[in-house]
Amino acid sequence: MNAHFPPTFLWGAATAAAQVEGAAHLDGKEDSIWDVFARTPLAVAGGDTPEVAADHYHRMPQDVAMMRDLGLQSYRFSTSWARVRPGDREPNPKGLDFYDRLVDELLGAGILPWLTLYHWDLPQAVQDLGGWANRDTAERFARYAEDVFGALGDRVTHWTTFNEPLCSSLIGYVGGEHAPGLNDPRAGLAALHHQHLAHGMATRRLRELRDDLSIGITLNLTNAVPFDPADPADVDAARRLDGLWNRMYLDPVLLGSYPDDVLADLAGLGFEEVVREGDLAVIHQPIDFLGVNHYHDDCFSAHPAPASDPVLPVPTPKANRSWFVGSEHVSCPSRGLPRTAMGWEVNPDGLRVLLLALSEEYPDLPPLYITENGAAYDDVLVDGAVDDVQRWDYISAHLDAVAAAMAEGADVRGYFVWSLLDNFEWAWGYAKRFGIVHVDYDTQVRTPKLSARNYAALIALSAETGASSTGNEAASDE
Ligand code: GBH
Repeated sequence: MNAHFPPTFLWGAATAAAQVEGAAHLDGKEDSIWDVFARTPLAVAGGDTPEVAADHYHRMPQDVAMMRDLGLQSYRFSTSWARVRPGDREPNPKGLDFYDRLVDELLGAGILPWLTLYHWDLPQAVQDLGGWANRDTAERFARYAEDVFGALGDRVTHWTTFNEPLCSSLIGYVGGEHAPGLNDPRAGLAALHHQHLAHGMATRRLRELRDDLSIGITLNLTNAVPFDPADPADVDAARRLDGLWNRMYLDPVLLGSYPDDVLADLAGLGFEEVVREGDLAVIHQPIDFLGVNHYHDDCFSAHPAPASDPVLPVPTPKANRSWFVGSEHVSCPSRGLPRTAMGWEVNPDGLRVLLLALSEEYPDLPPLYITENGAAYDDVLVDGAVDDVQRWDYISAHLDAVAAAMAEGADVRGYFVWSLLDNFEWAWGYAKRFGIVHVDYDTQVRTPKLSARNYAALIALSAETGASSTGNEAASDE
């Protein structure tokens, strides 16, 4: 299969602070909720913690040199609030200095810094005040955004407020799989709204500070399909999850309203009580791009999944609760598609359909960037090499889907593979590897996998000719 991308298409790779940095208690950094959660029995597989991770905090210059060697045009990273403002007290110059050096290193290598302010690692001190369930956290977030801007705003032009607020609200406060590990639907819904508010407040603040920034938000979106399109109950299940998963995030940010049908699904759960007059106007700020994270598309049913369905892997016993607030009866039956090591069904065409649906349903949609896409597979390191053919097949099939959507009119401007490095995969700890670069956690040695070499070849070709093939050309002789 061949896919064509314009020469201006931005090629990058992504990570997140808590997943790669390590140095969790160094140079003034204090606990984030993920540090605390990981120390809780049975919260993270293998008892793994973000304490050392991929040691990127110490290996950052070498990691940036490796990005340059791969030809990456942009690096999507996040700043750690608990490093920048430990304990939610004063800004920490040593913490800010790390990001200052990272940005200089990237710019020196000709790599565009793509900064995310919140990738799930709330300072524990803010959690102790109620975390995202507390409305004041939104104001604290805007203040933290100003701190980061103060250190980097002269050089960083691309700012993302939140990564996947669905995960840091519903999966953390209701599903229990993510920090803070609660099972409290009301708190989860309050967290959802307060993160939106924080997005709006920080976006406003950043624009006041500098008017030529590119500011956006990254959402994880799914193409929600009914298991049996002829069964009205399954059609309703898909509507409910499209609402809870996609529209509860897209609509307030892009349209300035919450979807009525989802508000009805959530009746009695206290959601509307946390939304104050004027909030939606604050949330509804113009944004310059929408980041789309996509791993799997999902099929929903109102009936229990058949007993013959494969049992999906769960990281820990804690992670077994549904975060489908108000729609707990909805199931995700198997369609018999191939699955990654996460148990997620692979259906690249779902990404094409999703990108086109977005373009159709939101008339003033800003340009789209795929800010995460990638897969975990059980890699094997043999003679210093990882031939992760499955991962490259996954990536190239999804790139073909992106190109197909673009050919049909979707305005997609770039793609970031998740992830640059193997890293701390949240509740899975180090048991799942998403990197295009292998990390040996004993020695911290980095080994670019086949997927990294192919991705580098693709970027080089695309930058030269503006047309690229996603086939295995770089690997065919190896
Ligand atoms: C992203 O989130 C994160 O941004 C990144 O940090 C992470 O490392 C990467 O993906 C890989 O996991 O409850 O069974 O319906 C993950 C996106 C969206 C995947 C919600 C799990 C729920 C599955 N997640 N999805 S289920």
